[in-house]
Amino acid sequence: MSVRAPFNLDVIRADFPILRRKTPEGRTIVYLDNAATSQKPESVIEAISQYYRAHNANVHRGVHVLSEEATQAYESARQKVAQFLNAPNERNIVFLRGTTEAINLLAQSYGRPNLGPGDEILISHMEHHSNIVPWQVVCRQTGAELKVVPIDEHGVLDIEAFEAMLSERTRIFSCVHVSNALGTINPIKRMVSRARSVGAITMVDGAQAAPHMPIDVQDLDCDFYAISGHKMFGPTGIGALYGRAELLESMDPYQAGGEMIKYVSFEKTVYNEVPHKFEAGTPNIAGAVGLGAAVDYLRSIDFEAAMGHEEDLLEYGRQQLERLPEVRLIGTAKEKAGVLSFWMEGTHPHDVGTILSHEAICVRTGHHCAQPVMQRFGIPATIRASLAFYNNHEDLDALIEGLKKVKRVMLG
Ligand code: C6P
Repeated sequence: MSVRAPFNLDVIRADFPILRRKTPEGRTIVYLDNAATSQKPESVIEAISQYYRAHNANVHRGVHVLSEEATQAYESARQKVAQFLNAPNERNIVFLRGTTEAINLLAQSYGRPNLGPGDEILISHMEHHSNIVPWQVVCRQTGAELKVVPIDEHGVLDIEAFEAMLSERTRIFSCVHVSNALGTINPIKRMVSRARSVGAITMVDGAQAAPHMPIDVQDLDCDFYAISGHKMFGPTGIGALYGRAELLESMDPYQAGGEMIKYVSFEKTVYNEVPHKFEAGTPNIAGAVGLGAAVDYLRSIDFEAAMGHEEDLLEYGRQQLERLPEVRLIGTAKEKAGVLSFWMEGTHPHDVGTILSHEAICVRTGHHCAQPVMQRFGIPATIRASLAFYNNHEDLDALIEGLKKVKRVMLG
């Protein structure tokens, strides 16, 4: 059993070198854009650097010492990700660029050959574009229809509508676990179970859940679960798709080329075993190593305490924002993680973001690649402060002070 250090915010913050960075004007960065990408602890940066310094080679190819070490590092990262998601086996884990690529893989390798006219794909109104557009593409290719579960004024999924929309025509249910634009945590286990009961294949977009809560794919009982390394303190360009073994076995490859084959001739090609069948070409080896180090980091801290700290921050931020009369919170579900999205009356989010940036406060402004959410709330964009466990109350105080400055500059 690994020993977890008690949650000490100063110690945690010291693990992330960028949090000590100053702007050219000498201000310390206040990083509240964690849903876009999180910062990286020293151990992740060091693991990537050490990989390139000491072990760099291509994987699964050479018999030389470096290639064996690189292969070992890459495959051991797969084991770590499998443990992190509580997958039954590392063969259930496909390394990809991230959640976007994972959903595209599923749409093309499962959806395209298995769907036809009369079939339905069910998603929700709070999806990121990467869980909408790949399905629209596959609908055009197959004649299947995309159905969308509505959300209410708090940004909560309408479960009654979900139940009513499920039928034997529902072939795929693909839903976000935690919304990036609203922060809503969906009752995904219950929904997966209901979708499976009508015979649908279930896919969970876990991009925003993995940094905020423990994930157990066996408990969720979903068929597929996608994560992005860069949102969970690992590097960009690497992520993973968990897949149920028999489904992965039954699916054709998404891309073809080297690495994903056992035997090639001009007459006949035999594909490699799962998961390598889905990893064509030289993979992002250093990225996988970094993701493995991020998983190690998450397992080394008291994650439960980190979650408690984040909940405190979220509640504190909510209360502070509600004191500003111009602010309208977008996404007021009871079950939320990590996100404070809001509209500020009399301003445009991009102007707010620019003024906050002058104060060294990093937030994201825009539609957050979830334009249907903006359409639902009748606004073009929001200002989004998104949290990680290394944030502190001072970060939120700085945000509130920044917004007061916005008021003075823009609203007089
Ligand atoms: N959301 C945000 O600022 P990729 O880019 O493949 O790592 O992840 C895509 C993705 C999928 N689902 C959800 C719920 C997400 O939040 C994201 C990425 C970022 O909200 C960048 S747009």
